[in-house]
Parts: sequence; C-alpha cells; structure tokens
Amino acid sequence: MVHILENAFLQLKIDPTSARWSLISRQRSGSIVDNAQINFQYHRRWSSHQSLDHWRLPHFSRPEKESSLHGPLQPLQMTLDPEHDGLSYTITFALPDEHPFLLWKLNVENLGTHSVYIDRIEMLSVGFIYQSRSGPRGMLDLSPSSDAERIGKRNHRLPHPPGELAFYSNGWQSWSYSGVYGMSERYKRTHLGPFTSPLRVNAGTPQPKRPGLFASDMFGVLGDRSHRSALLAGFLSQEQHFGSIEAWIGDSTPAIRMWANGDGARLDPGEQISTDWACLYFFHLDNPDPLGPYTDAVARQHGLTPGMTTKNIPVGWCSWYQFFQKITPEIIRANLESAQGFQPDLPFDLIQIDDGYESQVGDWFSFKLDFPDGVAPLAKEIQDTGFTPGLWLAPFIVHPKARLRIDHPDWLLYNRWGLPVNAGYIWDTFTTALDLTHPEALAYACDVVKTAVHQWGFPYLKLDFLYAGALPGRHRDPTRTRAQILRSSLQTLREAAGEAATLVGCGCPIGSAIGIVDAMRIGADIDPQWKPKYKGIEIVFHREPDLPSARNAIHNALTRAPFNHRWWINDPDCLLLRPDTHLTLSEVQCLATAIALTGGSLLISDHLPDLPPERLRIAEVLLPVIGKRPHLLDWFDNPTPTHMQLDLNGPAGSWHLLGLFNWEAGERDLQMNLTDFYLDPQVEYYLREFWSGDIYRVTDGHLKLNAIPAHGTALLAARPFRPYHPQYLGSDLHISQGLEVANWKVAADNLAIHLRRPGKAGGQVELGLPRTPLEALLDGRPTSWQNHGDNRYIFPLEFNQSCEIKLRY
Ligand code: 9PG
Repeated sequence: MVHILENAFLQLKIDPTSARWSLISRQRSGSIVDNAQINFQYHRRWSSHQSLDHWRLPHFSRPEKESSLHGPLQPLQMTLDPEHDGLSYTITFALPDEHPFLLWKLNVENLGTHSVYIDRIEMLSVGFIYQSRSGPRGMLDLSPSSDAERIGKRNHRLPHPPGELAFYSNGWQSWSYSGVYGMSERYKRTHLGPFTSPLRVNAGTPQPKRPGLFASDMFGVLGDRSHRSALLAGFLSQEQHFGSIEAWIGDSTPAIRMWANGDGARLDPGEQISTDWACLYFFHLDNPDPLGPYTDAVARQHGLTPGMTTKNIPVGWCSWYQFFQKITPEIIRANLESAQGFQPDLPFDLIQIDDGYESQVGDWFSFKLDFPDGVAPLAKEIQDTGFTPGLWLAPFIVHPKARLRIDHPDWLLYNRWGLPVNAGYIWDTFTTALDLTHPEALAYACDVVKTAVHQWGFPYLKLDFLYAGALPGRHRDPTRTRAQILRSSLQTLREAAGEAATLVGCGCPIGSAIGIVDAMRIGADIDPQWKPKYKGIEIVFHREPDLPSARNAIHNALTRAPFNHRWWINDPDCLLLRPDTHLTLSEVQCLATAIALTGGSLLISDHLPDLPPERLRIAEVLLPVIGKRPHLLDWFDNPTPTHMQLDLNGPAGSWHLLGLFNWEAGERDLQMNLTDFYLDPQVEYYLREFWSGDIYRVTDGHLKLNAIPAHGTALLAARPFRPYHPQYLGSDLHISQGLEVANWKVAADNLAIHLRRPGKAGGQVELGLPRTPLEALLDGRPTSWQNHGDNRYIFPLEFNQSCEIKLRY
C-alpha cells in the first residue's frame, strides 16, 4: 500500500517497499518529482557504506498534526530498524497546511557499539544515472500534462520533453557568485585554485566542469524557461549541516540531488543527529515573488518576521575602497569632519573604520604605529560628533605573521598533514584560521568582539572573513560538523557583542548568519573598475565571478535581492563616487541605481573632502534610502537581471520605478514593453528617466530607449497618463521620483504640494496639469515654470528641508 500525505498544494506518495517517494503538484499540472531517493553515506574505519539504497521494509507512522514555526503541519514518519552498524534512521515528512512546500528531515541514531563518521546525507536524488543501480531512475518533470496521464501510470509514463532548462545557483558565502545558468553554459568556477577556493567554495560542494552540470549551496532552483515552471530545493537552515545541490540540465532528462554535508563528523554510540529541514516546492517562474515561500520560511525557521528588521538600514562612510590598509587617524578624522560639514544635506550616520589599524590580522589587541592609542579615541570622537562608530574585524582568520601563531599555536586549525589550514591567499599571503572547537580560540574571538563593542565603543561591527570558521580540518572536537561549528561560534560572538550592537556579516556562508547578523554582504567587493584585475593584469582575472569589481558586486546585489529584509539587511557593498576611478559616470549611476533599488545599506567609500559637488549630489538623491525589496522580472531568464521594478506610493498616488540595465560592453538601444512589468499596454504611461530627466509618453505599450551607454541604466518613474488631471510626473530631487512628496492637495482650480528633503535641495519638479497655471507660488512667493507641451510643466526650485508649491489654473 502506497502511503500518501497531502495538503491543498501537494501530494506525497511513498512506496513502502522501495521507500522511493514522489511529489506531485496539485496546483501546477505536470509538475512532478517521481521516484526520488534518500541516501546515507558514512564510513567506519576504512570502509565506507551507503545505506538506504536497499531499504528493508520501513515502519510508517502518522503522528498527530503538530504546530510549528510554519503553522500546523501534518507529519508522516518512516523508521528503519538498526542494520549491521546499529544505525537507526527516522525520516519525517511534513506538509504544512498553509504553505506550498514539502518539508522533510532525517534523524540517525547510533544504537551500535562503534563510532561511525557521517559523510553525506542525500535528502533528494532524482534523475541521476547512478541512481538506477538500485531500482528505477527517478524522474523530474516540469512540463504541463494532464492529470489522467500522470496518475496510475508511474514507471510507464515518459517525461514530456522539457523546454529550455535553466538553474539558479546560490553561492557559498557573501562574495560567491549567485545567478542563473542556461543548459549549455558552464558553472562559474574559480580558476585560481588554492589561492581563492578556500574562500569561495564550500568544501562539500562539487565544482562541475561539464556544460549543463551545476552546483549550488543551501538552495537551488531548476526551471523550464519555456513552460515557465520551476522547482526549488533547499534547506531551511544551515545549523546542522551545509547543504549542497547538484543539477543536470544538459539534455532532456534533468536531474537534481541535494545533500547535507556530514563533513566526516563522528557519531558515537548513543548519539544522534538530525538534518536541518529540507524543503521542496513547485512554482510559476513569473510569480512576482517566486522565491518568497522559501525565503519567508527560512526567516520563520530562524525566528524572524519577514519585513521586520530591528536595526536601521546602515547609511554612512567606509574607509576601505579609497585607502585600503593605508589608513591613519588623520584620514578618519578628515572624513569625519567632511561628513559633519555635509550635514544636514547628506544625512548619514555611520563612520566605519575598515582594515588597516590592527598590527596584524589575528593580533587584535595591538595596533599599527599610526594608531598608538588604538581605535577607542576615534570611536569617542565619532560618537561625540553625532555619528555611529563602526569597526572592521576578522575574528576567525589569522595572518601567517600574526604573533598569535607563535603564542597560541594550538588555537589554529591544522590539516591532516599537521600544517595550518589554508584560508586563502589574501593580503598577498596565504592565511590560516582558528580552530573554533578549541574553547580558548573561540573565547579569544569573543573577547575581541566584546572589547570592540563595550570597551573601545563601537556599536557597529563589520565581521569579515567568517568563512574561516567553517574550513575543513582536524578539529579538536571531531564530533561537530563545520556548519555546527560556525553557527554556534557566530551565536557566541553575538552574545559577546550584545543584542544592541549592529553586526554585519562579510565573507560569511549565507545560511550560517541568518537570525544572528543584522546586515550581510551578499556580493563581491566593489572596486574602482568594472571588471576584476589583479595588480593591473586583466587576463584570467577578468572572468573570475567573485573577485572585486563593480560588475561582480552589482550582479549579486541584484540576484540576491530576494534575501533583503527577510534574513537581514542586504549589504551590496559601497558606492564609489569619485571621478578619478576607472568607472564611467554611467557605471557609477548604474551602481547607485542598483544600490538604491535593491533597498540595502548605503555606504560611501571615497575621500569625502575631495568629492566634487556633482558627485556628492549622486549620494544626496539616494537619501533617505528607499529600503524596499524590488521585483526582478527576468531573474530566471538572464544571467544578470536587466529589468527591475519597485512599486511605490505616496500622497500623490502610486507609481512604478522601472530599472533597465545594459550589461553589454558597448552602447545599445534598450527595448521595453509595459507587459514586461505587468503594466497594462492599453493604458498610456508617462515615463520619466531619472538621470537624464527625459520624458517618454508610451501609447502603444512599447518604448525604445536610444543609446544607453555600456553598463548604463535607464531608471524610469512610470505613471498612467491622466489628461486634464493634476499629476506628479517626477523630479530630480530623489531617486524614487516621488517619495519627496509629503502632501498633495487638489481642489477644483488649484493644487498645493508639500515637498520634503533633508537639508538644502535644488532641482526641478515635473507636473501634469489640466491647463496652464494662472499663478504659481513657492513658499508664498511667485515662481516661474516652463511649459513642455502635452500639459507638462517644469518647476525649477530651491529650498531648505521643505517647501510648498501652490498653483492656480
Ligand atoms: C579588508 C577587506 C574589506 C572588504 C571585504 C574584504 O580574496 N581576497 O584576497 C580578498 C581580499 C579582501 C576582501 C575580499 C577578498 O575584502 O570584503 O570590504 O573589508 O576585506 O581587508
């Protein structure tokens, strides 16, 4: 008898003889995972074992419906009695009443007399050839089909030929590339081997070379671009194990598998371990919030309420991308002074000191000669000036020349040859890492954080190179997985810092920091050039997907926007405004647009005293930050999304901000259809481009934007054209082109608009009016306007903090 579990969205069927399971969408006809398999790999001494690929009859039980972080859910359990090594397995499947996904986890208990070492817990495997060894090869189908065809003919049905398949891969940590691959593409691997792979690659995730074969960390999406259907497979947390996903989309029989990395951690007799919840669901690719069910579930799993961030979005200045390690207290002071001088026009809060003050990475309690008194006096100066002091720390990584290596060699993590592990080539040297299972090493890292917050006076910490806490090696405690070590160490750091401190994760495995950090870097470092270069060399480096560069930083800011305000505040890395970089003005505007529209933190990293006013203005128009998560309309169809949308509203009504990007290396015309943005093509729209002030009237649902420069942006405020109605059409006062409107009052023959901006503002406002104004007053004084035809009028204005425009027509 087949065991069935179902809710309104899904039906799960388990074959009791093979323990293979199938998941069928009850809403998206044709979406099915058929004959999926669970595997358990471990070793004992020198022999390795595969369990569960030859199941003996499991016992099934159906516990009572239970309440969970995801609302009421109905479990179904299957238990396998101990086999020769005394391992007892329980797999719990659960369908929540209110959510469209399946959850399942595996618990293994060692009832035997020997320790075993867990290698891999494969939670899902369908379609891979090796699977056929022990029964029918599972199948994955995302193409539409009729229900009649689907039911009752299992193992006989041929899958429908898929359309154009693609796979979204999430990178291992903050800097790692995340994005969509097409069928014939190759997974973006680093070509720098041991120089960078410890940083960017999870030790348990393969780095496939074959076109069509891809890998991902924590979750992945396999979808069919032609049929617009997709499957998300992932873990709701990374507390127990790091999750890896591998997908094959290179031909018409796609395959996917997903496993929890056991890291060879030891399971002693009497002990047990459970995986994190695995999660699977089907969805339509054009759903406006396709990753929402998953990203929200992950937030709930960590006790977070999506959309509710307790800390303010960080806005301020960072020393790194102008000065790198060459900072001095004078430099920090000069920028603090400038920042103060820019008030209130540039309302920012944070002055963050980055790398370069410590005597050596790892030796956090001694300082460079330029900082004879450390950083505490600077924290005080910053605080006294009314700003929030921020400090960079890298508590888990160790420079080879750090004194700590000599004083506490036992705190380091060693590999099987007894050498300190390689934490990657950084600061022109191979670095190493602490063994956080050594209580004194962890206590030291905590002491650093505690001192920085509570003694030196930094309520904001950028905690960097955190992946160093999750490297493989011979840990002092061999019973813990890398995921458990990093997660619990981050928790201990949070306790040391206190709840009130703002913690920013950087270089951090994505899943480990959820619910612990307030903000998180989600992409590569920004750089004063578009493509990566290393010491002036472009060859080899320019193709690296996650080396510092504007291209790589902006790419992930877009592809990881769905995490923002769910798991934390996204940190897209800094805005570089100075004119003497290798970035063109279009590229700077592109960066500013990407930062503003994705809604995360906003940090400027230029020498503020030298910024020309026209560049400073780019920062002014981003403030206050919009702070909202956008829709990425072609997130699954292009490697880097080209269409982004934010729906906004205010006293003057609602409007849409549409971002279009030209990722090509040359100038291009961009075509757009209103339907790309789900706007009614029958409706006439006014579109105002922010950076140029150009206005477009779209009457047939289509617009061509001419000559968008290489890596350039068109940022359009779209409003339905309502003839003979007073209408706000946009402005150059704020990048939203509308959030500056504080009040909007329309009467029969007059209009009163209240505008609000921090500090002094100058610019123009564009209005649609029923007829030519008879009179216009700015704060009670007559003001002029320009008639631009089509009942459009431009009002140049200058004001401080707020103003009122009164029109009579
Ligand atoms: C300070 C910097 C900044 C920056 C961080 C991080 O691969 N690498 O060699 C590599 C070096 C530096 C780096 C990332 C990678 O940057 O993201 O914002 O704080 O450290 O050293």
